[in-house]
Amino acid sequence: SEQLPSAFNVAAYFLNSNIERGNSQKVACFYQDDTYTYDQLNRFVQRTARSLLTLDLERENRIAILLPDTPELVFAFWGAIWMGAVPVPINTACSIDEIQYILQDSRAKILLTTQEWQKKLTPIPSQFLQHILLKDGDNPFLSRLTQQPDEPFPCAETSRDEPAFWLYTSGSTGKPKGVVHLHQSMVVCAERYAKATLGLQPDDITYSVAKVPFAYGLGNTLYMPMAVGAATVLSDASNAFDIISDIQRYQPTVFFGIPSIYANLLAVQDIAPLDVSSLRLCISAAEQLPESIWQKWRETYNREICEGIGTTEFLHIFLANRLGECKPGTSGRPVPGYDVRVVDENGLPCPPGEIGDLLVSGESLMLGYWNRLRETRQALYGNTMRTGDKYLCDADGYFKFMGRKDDLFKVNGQWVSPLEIEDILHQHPQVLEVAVVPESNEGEQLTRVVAYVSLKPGQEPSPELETSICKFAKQQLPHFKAPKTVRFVEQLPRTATGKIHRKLIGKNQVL
Ligand code: 3SK
Repeated sequence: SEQLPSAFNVAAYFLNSNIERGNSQKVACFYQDDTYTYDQLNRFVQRTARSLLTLDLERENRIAILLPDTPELVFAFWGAIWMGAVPVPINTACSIDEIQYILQDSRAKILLTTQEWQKKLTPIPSQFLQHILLKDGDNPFLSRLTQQPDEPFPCAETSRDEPAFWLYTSGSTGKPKGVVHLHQSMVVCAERYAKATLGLQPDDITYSVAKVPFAYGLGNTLYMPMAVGAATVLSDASNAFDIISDIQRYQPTVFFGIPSIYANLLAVQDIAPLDVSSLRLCISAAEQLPESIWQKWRETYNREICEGIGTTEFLHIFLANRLGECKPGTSGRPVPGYDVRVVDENGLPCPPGEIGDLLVSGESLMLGYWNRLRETRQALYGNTMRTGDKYLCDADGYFKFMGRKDDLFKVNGQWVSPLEIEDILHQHPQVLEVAVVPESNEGEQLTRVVAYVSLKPGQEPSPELETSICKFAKQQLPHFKAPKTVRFVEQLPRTATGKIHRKLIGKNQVL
């Protein structure tokens, strides 16, 4: 980032560099039956920037965007940055309460959304919102865009070090936090991960299961393909069947998945086989990928899954497995430019194989959490963050996730990582998803290990199946770690970004 000039607008940087590289007529994105070239994208972004300026908006104002992954979301995100405002994309999988909280907390001046969402959000809760721009139906946003002249519109003279956009982390506890990112952040991630780690190429087509308002999706769909002049697919598919038909239709070369979707794609393979012939890279992030899924994917589709892990605070992936060098069950090795360490409670490096706290340093680190000084101070020092994850680093330098700090629990006085148990239970032939939690009755001293399990299609819960799962665990785990109780559920509770919502486990319907 030191090489970036201090006067720097990241929207102009990504868009102009494609025009300068001769990519004007290359497809930048596919959306349903439409395609948008880099030239069209550039024009729409500048028109959006111009039309946003005609509103009562000033530089640095926040612009909330509540849209599925559509061209309008892309124009609005880059258009806002182009004119010096700060887009705040909101995940449409968030609850109404979360959305209302984000609108209020961010003090966004306008909201760009659909009519359907506007109805759901009425009355709009925020005292700060002055406008709502709609995407469909009676559409002031699109009519404003089409009225704009198609002339070049100079970008705002922003700086490398000033806020460019915010993303809200849902987290599994407390209210969502606004993560403030700078103009330089996306460039750092594109250089370090997309180019230096993945080797993304101009002829790639990326497809992401994670949506744009999630930091993982933002990189996969928006700025990483643009950084190399590749194309991306915009789609709001979220279930295995829709994803399979998207892959058939758009023939992506790079698939950015999450563990639950890999599990679902494998679970339906008999009725809906996936044609993977176009895919040269399969990536997984967002949470730990069970080793059994990695193995099954390779057996079934002859593809490795390059698992990695990132955080919204670092914007994208900082630990990654590389193609041909994958170690299943691990998050891989550091992405160049990131310093990743496992330390003990005194801050000293842990020897290989010992569990400790994960510290990460790198230049894509957020400026801080909006209006949350205490949390910012607790998490950051310099360009280092205490991630709150427990990890070990093995003798080969691969990092293995052992759970969130708060998820580890003690049984018989020994620390237990739920992930280790879940990894084993995933190998049971009838199990689709599993989450392991500690439970104890009121007044009870002893903690029990309980597994919440959803089953593969066509399987029914029964006492015999519970016994079979418990027996399976006992054969492979130390006695105190093997669950004695299995509770069957339709599905596990998930956050808006698709991670298991551990704090809600046990609160949903047990079958
Ligand atoms: O959760 C992750 O692994 C992740 C990956 C990339 C970007 C952001 C996040 C949170």
